[in-house]
Amino acid sequence: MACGGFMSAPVCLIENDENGKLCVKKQAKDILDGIKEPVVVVSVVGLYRTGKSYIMNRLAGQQSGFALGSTIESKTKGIWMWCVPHPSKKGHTLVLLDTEGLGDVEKGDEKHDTWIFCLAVLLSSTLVYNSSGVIDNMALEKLHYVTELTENIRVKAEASQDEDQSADFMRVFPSFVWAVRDFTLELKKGDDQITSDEYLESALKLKTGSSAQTERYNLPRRCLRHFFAVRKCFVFPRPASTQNMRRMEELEENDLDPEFLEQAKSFCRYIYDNAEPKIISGGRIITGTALGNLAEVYIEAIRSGKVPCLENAVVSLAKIQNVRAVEQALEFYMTEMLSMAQLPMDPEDLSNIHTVAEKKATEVFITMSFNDNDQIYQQELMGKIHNEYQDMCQQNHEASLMQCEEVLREVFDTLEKGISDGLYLKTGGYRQYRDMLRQLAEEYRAKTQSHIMCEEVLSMYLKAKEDVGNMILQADQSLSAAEQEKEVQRLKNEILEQRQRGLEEQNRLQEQAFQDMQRTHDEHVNQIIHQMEREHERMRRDNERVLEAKLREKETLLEQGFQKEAARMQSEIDSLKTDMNKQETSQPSTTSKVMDIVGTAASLFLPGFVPKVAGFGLSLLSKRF
Ligand SMILES: Nc1nc2c(ncn2[C@@H]2O[C@H](COP(=O)(O)OP(=O)(O)O)[C@@H](O)[C@H]2O)c(=O)[nH]1
Ligand SMILES: [Mg+2]
Repeated sequence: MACGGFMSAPVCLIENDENGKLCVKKQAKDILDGIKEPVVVVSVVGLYRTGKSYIMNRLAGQQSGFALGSTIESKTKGIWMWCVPHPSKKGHTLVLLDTEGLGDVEKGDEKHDTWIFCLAVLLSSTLVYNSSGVIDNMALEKLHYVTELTENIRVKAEASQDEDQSADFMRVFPSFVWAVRDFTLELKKGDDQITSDEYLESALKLKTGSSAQTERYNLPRRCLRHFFAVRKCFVFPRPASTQNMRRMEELEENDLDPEFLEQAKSFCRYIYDNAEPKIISGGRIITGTALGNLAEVYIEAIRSGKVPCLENAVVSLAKIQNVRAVEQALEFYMTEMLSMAQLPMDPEDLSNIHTVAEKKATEVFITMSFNDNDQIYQQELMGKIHNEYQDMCQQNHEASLMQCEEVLREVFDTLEKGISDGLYLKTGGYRQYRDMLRQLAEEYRAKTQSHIMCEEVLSMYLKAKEDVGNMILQADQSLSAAEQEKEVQRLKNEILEQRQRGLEEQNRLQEQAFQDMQRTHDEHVNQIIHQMEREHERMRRDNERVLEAKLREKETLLEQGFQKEAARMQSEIDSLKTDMNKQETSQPSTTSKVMDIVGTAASLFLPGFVPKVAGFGLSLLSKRF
């Protein structure tokens, strides 16, 4: 049904399981898992049977989809989800979340409604509150769920239970749209025409005074103003006659009231143009995959009787995402290496392939991972890539070794035959043997010179032939004792010289390995620093967005004469500014911390890396000759 985020019909995302506890449905989770692009999440809440599902279908650009209830009982249970390609933001998926109606007496479980409301807030980037009639005190009282958010959602993990965290809500909450259905009033204030937004703002105006009654009146208004930085209102007239409305799914566009149609269109346009991609603390945009994980993290908290906490959720989410990021980056690295490397090959070429593959893999990691504080996961990736590369180097050694051995066997075949036939055990045989050995060694070198194990293999061969050489020498009557002695020494020297060549060969490999590590280290540091700069920039923009909203709110409060409220807003502004300053000044020290951490990680690998590669060939060789 779903492919790459496209769904022909909505599915249930969250519902009650057989024990009456909320759970995330696997089918929906799987769909979200497959969405690797950013998501714009629009959720709708409000009393049951107020046309929520209908308006969501319009957002999906469909006549039907979310089930409509034409009877008094509400159709939608839990939270339903429909992912469609975003109509105007390329590379984004529009995720529509339709919630079950609040206040359905049949259900008789108030807490359930509260959680559905909270989840709609927590999961969306735009929250549509849908109500019928007018925005009056009653409508606002029905929105008491907003006032309960402070008890049911925590932003920070460490703040004490009774600490007021509502100041942080604005930073993490969605933008807010109030959709007023069956609106019959004229948008006028006195004689003046007003916009629907002004209508909403005037309904949210606070009352002066501090009586309990005023407090009660102000509470939902204050919550809306303080929690939701961006507020918008649309008023819709009745869409059609009562008779027609029972079969709204079947109605053609021109059966609908033109004014309703116009409002519906401008509502959809506003959502398409203005609803932002879903972000989490720190201003990071999340993908469908992360949204699914986020839903699970919140549901898990609610199931275990805890208050969902945004900060904890981000930590859990980061863990899930980072584990995946390591897996996928490593997979990418391996695929790249296996497709590019043809063993045996020049270690320098292999190293170049490794460098490119590792750079790309780190990019894969960086785009997927987040909040990898202290670079724990990046270090894990570094270690894993390092091990894979080391394996690859070993395989390269072995492949080279095998090829050199094969060439060696071929080239020295005549000599071996001669030895076993006793061809050289005669007067003048030694010189013959020695010349043959030299000539074949040159031939062997000519054939294997590009191979890393070439000198090493030859060195081991010469060493293994030392006794045979001496035997031939002893048997050669044409040489005087002194000459023989000289030859024994020369043979020894030759073996030593060859051994030296083998060692030099291995040293070059060690040097290569060292350079690889250095490159890897530099690459990681570079990428982390870039990533941190991006993260920092995102955080700064996020803070500025909130700061702007708070300043605006403070101005409005002042204009309307609410000094005390304005002062409270000012103190929120001040503390936000302090936070922003702290973040600004902590940047350089974090950078040097990164260098330290990655540096330590690299030096941990380095000593293990060099001997292992260099020692490998020798241990194998010693078993062979
Ligand atoms: N009065 C009125 N009814 C509507 C409107 N939009 C849809 N309906 C009808 O109201 C009933 C409930 O709609 P539905 O979207 O299922 O409401 P929900 O329970 O809030 O999701 C259906 O028969 C719809 O056709 C509207 O704007 N005004
Ligand atoms: Mg519905």
